[in-house]
Amino acid sequence: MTTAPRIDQVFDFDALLTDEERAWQQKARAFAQERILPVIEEDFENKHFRRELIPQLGAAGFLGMHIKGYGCAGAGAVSYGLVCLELEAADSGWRTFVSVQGSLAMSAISKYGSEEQKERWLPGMAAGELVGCFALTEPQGGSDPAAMTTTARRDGDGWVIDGAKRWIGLASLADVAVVWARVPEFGEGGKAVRGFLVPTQTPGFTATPIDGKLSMRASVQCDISLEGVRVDADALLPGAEGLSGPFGCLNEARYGIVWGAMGAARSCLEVALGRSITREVFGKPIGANQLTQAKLADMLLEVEKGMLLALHLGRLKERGALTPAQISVGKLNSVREALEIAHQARTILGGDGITNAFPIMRHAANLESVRTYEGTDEIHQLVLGRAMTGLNAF
Ligand code: TGC
Repeated sequence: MTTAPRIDQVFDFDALLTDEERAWQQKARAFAQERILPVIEEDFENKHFRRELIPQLGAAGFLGMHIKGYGCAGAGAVSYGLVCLELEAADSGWRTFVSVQGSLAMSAISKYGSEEQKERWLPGMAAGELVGCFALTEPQGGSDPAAMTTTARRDGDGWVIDGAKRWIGLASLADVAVVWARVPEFGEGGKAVRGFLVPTQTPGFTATPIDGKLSMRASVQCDISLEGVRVDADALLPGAEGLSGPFGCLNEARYGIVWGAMGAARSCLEVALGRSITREVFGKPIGANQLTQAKLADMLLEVEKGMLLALHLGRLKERGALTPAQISVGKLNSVREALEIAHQARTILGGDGITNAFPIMRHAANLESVRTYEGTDEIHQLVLGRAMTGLNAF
């Protein structure tokens, strides 16, 4: 496999970062290069999730790294974004792991949990000794959580949960599931949705990995069945009322994707650039052809613009000013452009681009999942359409 040159960023992106942010980025890049890249093609091929990396991610400080206290690093939003970018430059599956654990499961506990819940779960999750999952999406369609059919009803001094969830990352490995369920006694509609911390050993909780995936093969997504799952009263997250609870966590995860997808894009561009210099057709490197240079230039343009957008959103987030509509701009743009870059990079590699000697097709396949979860392109277009027109088209 060709060693690709690094892309020197036209805007001198590094100069826009603090020393601390650069240090987080370097740590994540080293982690990806040493522990993920040497094994990822094999793991993708064999549908293998390398669980032993979880405590190593914890030791590096990457899990729930934006949370303050409880063993978490308390890092800034841009530092977290850069870690997402470097992990996804290796494979979307590993950025997804960090997102599900940190941005979704740990964020839910950190934002909405009681002090006891935080003490019980967060330190172990930050260390990678405990794994969490986030059970929101249901089999009938993930875009409309308001149509949720999973219910929780009071039973003595506890709750009984019944229902089904689908596409739940890590569920079969998880120690705790953040389960979102409708509580009929709180009324109709989205306001009745509440979150519960369900230890996955609880009788009636079953998680089954979904097989047959041609994307994100080195990570685990599951169906969950909840049949009469009884939890104590203190399983309820006291700070979450209604759909704004899970949406608040999706904001965190979507923000990480804005950066992460640009990592996959950068990887594709680096490979295409390296190949364009070494692969000769018609007696010269294909990179000496105007059409190839035009493709490379367009790819670079979108990586640079995507990085600047991610940084802008990160700075807004650090000031507490980031809005859901702004996150939709970033998620929609980053993933859409990353996919286009992967497809263009593939053309530069010719037939070799479809083999696993290069990461292009793996990134492209992974990005199809990333395009779909945490709000499809269409959902983010509709969020932006509503923000502009004031008219709800859902
Ligand atoms: P809407 O009426 O707009 O809002 C209901 C309540 O939620 C609030 N809200 C938000 N709060 C915080 N952040 C956001 N981004 C929010 N968006 C809405 C809103 O203010 C309202 O609060 P309140 O207090 O007034 O009740 O709700 P809607 O039904 O009209 O929303 C429509 C839409 C399409 C935007 C929403 O349904 C949506 O975002 N759909 C996409 C859901 C999605 O991304 N699903 C995929 C989740 S990924 C997953 O589950 C797997 S995780 C990865 C893994 O496990 O591997």
